[in-house]
Parts: sequence; C-alpha cells; structure tokens
Amino acid sequence: MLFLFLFLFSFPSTILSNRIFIKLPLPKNVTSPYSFAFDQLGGGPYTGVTDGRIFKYGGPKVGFTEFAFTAPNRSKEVCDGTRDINLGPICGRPLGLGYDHSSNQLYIADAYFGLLAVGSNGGPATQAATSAEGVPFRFLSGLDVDPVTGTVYITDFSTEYELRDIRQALVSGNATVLSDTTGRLLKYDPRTSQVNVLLRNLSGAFNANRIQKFWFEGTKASTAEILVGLEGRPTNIRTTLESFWVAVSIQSTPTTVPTAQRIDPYGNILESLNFAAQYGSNLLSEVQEYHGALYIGAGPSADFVGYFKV
Ligand SMILES: *[C@@H]1O[C@H](CO)[C@@H](O)[C@H](O)[C@H]1NC(C)=O
Ligand SMILES: *[C@@H]1O[C@H](CO)[C@@H](O)[C@H](O)[C@H]1NC(C)=O
Ligand SMILES: *[C@@H]1O[C@H](CO)[C@@H](O)[C@H](O)[C@H]1NC(C)=O
Ligand SMILES: CC(=O)N[C@H]1CO[C@H](CO)[C@@H](O)[C@@H]1O
Repeated sequence: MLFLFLFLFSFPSTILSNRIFIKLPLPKNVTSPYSFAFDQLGGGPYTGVTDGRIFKYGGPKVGFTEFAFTAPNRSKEVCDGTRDINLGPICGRPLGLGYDHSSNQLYIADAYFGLLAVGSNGGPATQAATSAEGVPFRFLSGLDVDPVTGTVYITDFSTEYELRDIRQALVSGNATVLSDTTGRLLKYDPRTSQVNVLLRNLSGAFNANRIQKFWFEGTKASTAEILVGLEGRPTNIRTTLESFWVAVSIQSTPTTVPTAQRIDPYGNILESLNFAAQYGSNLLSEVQEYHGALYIGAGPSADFVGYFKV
C-alpha cells in the first residue's frame, strides 16, 4: 500500500498515448462543454455550451442535437453560435448539469438564470430557484443530484461577482475579485422548493487550490474540513462509486497542464492524467466517468467533448 502510494506520488502522470481518446464534435460555432449528465435510459451526454444551449449526444451518426435552453427570452438569431461573453445575460450560460432519474428532470445551474429544470422533451427550462436566505444567486456553477433522495446540491461561485467579472479578473489579474470569498454551497429540496445554505464564505471553485469535504451525517454532521490540497486549481468534482474525478489546472511555468485527478474519500490522489496533448493550455471544467469512459469538458475554445476509454 505504501509502495503503491509512493509510486503514484513519484510518477503522477500516466502516459495516454496508448489509450483511446476520441473527440465527439459539437455543432458548428459551439464551444466550451462545461458539464455532463445522462438520462435514465443512459442517453447522452447532455452538455451546456457558451451560446446558452444544452445539447444531447445521440451516438456517432446523430451527433449533438439541440435539447434545451435556459434564458426565458433567448433569441436564436442573436444567440446561436455566439461566443460573446457579454451576451450571457441574454442567451444564458448553462454550467453544472445533473439528471434526477426518478422525476426524469434535468437540473441546470445557469450562471445568469439560477437553478432550472427541464423534462425529457427539452425546450425552455423552468426556473426552480433564484436565491438562498434572501441573497440572490450571482453565479451558479456546480451541480449534483443525490440519486436516492433527489436533493440537488449547487455551488454559487460568489454573491458579489458574476461570471463575466471573474473572467475579466482572470485576464487582468484583479486581486480584489480573485480573492473573493463569498461563495456558497447550497441544497435545494425539490419537495419544498427550499434552498438552504450549507457552507458560506468559500473561495471561488478554483481559487484556493484545495477541496473541502462536507459531512451530512455522523458526529461531524454539518461541518466541513479540508480534504486535500492540490498542486493546481480544481473545477468540478464528479463521483464514481469509490472515488471522484476532479478537473485540475496544474501550473507548470510558463503553461498550465489540463489534468484529471482521481481522489479517494480520504484525500489520496489515486490517478493523475495529463491531457496537454489533447487540450493544450485549455482549462478542463469537468471529468465524469460513465460506463467505463471519461467524458471531458473544457473551455473556452474546445469545440468537442473529449471521450477517453479508461
Ligand atoms: C427579449 O429579447 C428582445 C430581443 O433580444 C428584446 O428586445 C426584449 O427587450 C427582450 N425582453 C425581455 C423581457 O427581456
Ligand atoms: C459561425 O460563425 C461565423 C463567424 O462568426 C458566422 O459567419 C457563421 O454564420 C456561423 N455559422 C453558424 C452555423 O452559426
Ligand atoms: C477590480 O474589479 C472591481 C469589481 O469589478 C472594480 O471595482 C475594481 O476597480 C477593480 N480593480 C482594479 C485594480 O482594476
Ligand atoms: C469570516 C467571514 O468572512 N465571515 C463572513 C461570512 O459571510 C457572511 C455573509 O454571508 C459575513 O457576514 C461574514 O462576515
């Protein structure tokens, strides 16, 4: 066990060249698939993109077709194919996705339109919540659905700054914005439509280079602890049965290495996959394992969904 751990620690990057990496192409001008969900029939992945739409993958022959959208007043003429970040408040920007298989609802965390849900026929999504404890969502990003209870967990990146502010601050290096710690972990109960704040005063998803673990039950219930410090900036976390995958941007001067790390519930890094050859310096947003493959989301110039056989 110790040997294995040291081995992984010393040689953290797996050589990918002898494994299969496939690009599932997005429609023309469509970029930045952020997160993935699969329906109760195993259909998908579903993914949200820069122009505000959610696409569904229908296999190699069909490819990605339009499924749903979040902005109540979205104009196809203005929005379809746009990469203009300033159109976000008009076109929407669906980020975290998760399917509740018992109710057959796709839940969507939209950066500008809060928490939404849409049924299996797609189309316009319905707003489910826009605030918690009277404080409006400013920038929802991550989302997961508890498959047993149907409870939806979401992250609000900040109560001060929206997606556009954060993007701009990353470019200009605005320290005030980047050191913001008003992020929240939220819980939405679909039976009552109530949103509760589980954790507050959080750094934006990728700012503090660490992962916190929140306890739902047991002696530590309702408390959080730092699970693991990382060499880079983590984005989405997606669970498998015994571990979880995290998209991490590892700083390796002068570039950033897009990396997928598999971590166990005790904070041990079990696997670290380097995707520089496939993504260059594009940042990964999500790595999700489904039926023996990893689905990889990235932005802002990725015009495909990465599919990697594990
Ligand atoms: C809906 O969009 C149109 C065109 O983009 C705009 O003129 C109109 O003001 C919008 N309405 C609302 C309620 O946002
Ligand atoms: C893609 O973008 C280009 C440049 O903005 C535009 O001319 C073209 O019409 C777009 N194509 C589609 C299918 O949206
Ligand atoms: C940083 O961004 C904030 C919020 O947008 C702004 O008020 C402030 O002037 C900016 N600071 C600098 C140094 O650009
Ligand atoms: C220590 C700290 O920063 N506490 C802040 C947590 O967030 C609340 C608002 O949600 C502030 O009032 C506290 O000052």
